[in-house]
Amino acid sequence: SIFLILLGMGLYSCSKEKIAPLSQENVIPLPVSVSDIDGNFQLNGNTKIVSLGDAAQLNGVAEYLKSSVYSLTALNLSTAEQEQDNAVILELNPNSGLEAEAYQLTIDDKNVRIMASQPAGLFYGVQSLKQLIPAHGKDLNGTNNSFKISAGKIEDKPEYAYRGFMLDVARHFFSVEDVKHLIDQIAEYKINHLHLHLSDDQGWRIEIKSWPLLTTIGGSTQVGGQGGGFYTQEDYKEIVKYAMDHFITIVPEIDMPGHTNSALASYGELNPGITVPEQGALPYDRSNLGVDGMATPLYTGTEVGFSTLATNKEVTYKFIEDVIREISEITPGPYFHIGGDESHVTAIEDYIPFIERAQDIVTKYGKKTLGWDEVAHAKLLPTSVAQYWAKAENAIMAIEQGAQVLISPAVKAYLDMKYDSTTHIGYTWAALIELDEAYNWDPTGLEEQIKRENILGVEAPLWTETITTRAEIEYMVFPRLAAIAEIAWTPKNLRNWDSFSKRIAFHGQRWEAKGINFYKSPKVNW
Ligand code: TNX
Repeated sequence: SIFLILLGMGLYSCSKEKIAPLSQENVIPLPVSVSDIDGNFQLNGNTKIVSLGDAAQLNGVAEYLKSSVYSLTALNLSTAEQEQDNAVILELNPNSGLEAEAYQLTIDDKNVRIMASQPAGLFYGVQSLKQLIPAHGKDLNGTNNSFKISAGKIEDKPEYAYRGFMLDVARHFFSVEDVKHLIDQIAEYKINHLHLHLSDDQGWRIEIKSWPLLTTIGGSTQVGGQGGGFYTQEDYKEIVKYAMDHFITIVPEIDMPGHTNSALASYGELNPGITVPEQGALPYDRSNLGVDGMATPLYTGTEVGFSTLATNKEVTYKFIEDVIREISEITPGPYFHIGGDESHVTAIEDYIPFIERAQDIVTKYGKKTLGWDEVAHAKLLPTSVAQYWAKAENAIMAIEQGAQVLISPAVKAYLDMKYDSTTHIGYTWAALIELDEAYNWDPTGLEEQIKRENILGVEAPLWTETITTRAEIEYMVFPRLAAIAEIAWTPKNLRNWDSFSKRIAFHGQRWEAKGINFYKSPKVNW
């Protein structure tokens, strides 16, 4: 019958389908080594997921694999206990000799096998595997589909331990759902730190139980005046947990002593008596603005560098200690970010002891201090990390003190910079950053004195003065974050713009299929 003929044609075209060898696939970040083997694995409705090793550590990754395969292919894979043919095998082997985040992915006619010594490595192996499944163009209604994956072997591990993305939720607030959605996307590029910029002049975004007005007043607005909002501590814990399930560590930032107007508007006793620029919104009666000890007006403009905590008052240190303690208690990751940037109205002789005291408090609550590069003016602990965004001389000062640096040069890594002069959102103060500009640099090539061993990793920040929606976030982040992720993961000598620009086109199709907004750079043949 016609039905059988059509079925036959379907099977024929399926088996004839040409697929690229593994080494020609579009994996981003590019793996360290890929070798080809003849043949291919057919992922189909009978493929099983087999976990070998400590179940408690494996279950999360196996679940993630199952749901990822389902959303890519509509195949609902079941799990099995025993090694067998037609299985994706997740093998957690602490004695494999593989480094912390490393993995091996082997594909042959019978099996896909991912081996790692830790769950993070398995998760990264799964990320690479997801990118090898040729899902689009298929009619996913048919669960009889099968998906060919070229045989071969990938051996992979990250160049840098810290691969970060920062989201400014202070200038504009973004919901827990928005953050989770972003976590889903950035995890695919093996990003392992999410830095949340939780406070700034325009808003305080995390509940502090001992200082409740920070959120009820300080969190009540944002740039432009509409909206605002904050995370309760329960919300924050939910983000931390969701991130952890995606092998992402949350790095909380409370910016101090500058960038603190939202705190000064909440508690006048923290205010040394400074003047707030004109745009201040005034929902409360604040008749003594800018007077020492009186609360300032809320601020909804976009200027920087006008606010400071009163560094000479003891109450300020009580305040920062309460804040650092409460947040540290609900933060499992090792870092607390104290900001420290653009404190233009704090005298340097006040700034230095303030940063040193903040660093001591962070240490007291069991965390390591991260700060923007200006913190290198203070005496840093060797465990502290300076985030190089503007001044190489600050980064070098940090290194001379034995601290490491996190590389986020505004001219290359700032995701709030416009792609070109026509980009409808974003800033231009540091640079215009086209996709090739975001890709073609290396952390070790910036300054002679910033050497490989001084570098903890790379982070791409997204400031949100001009960014108000999830779609706008996505537009600025993608595809550039994929470029930064490859800089952080793939050794310099393996990276190459021509190769990246071809591979990224495939990711554009994936983003399109998932409804992720992204910038169609003219440098790429999408
Ligand atoms: C500089 S980067 C800032 C931020 C702004 C950003 C806008 C840094 C440490 N400080 O406060 O949002 O420029 O691009």
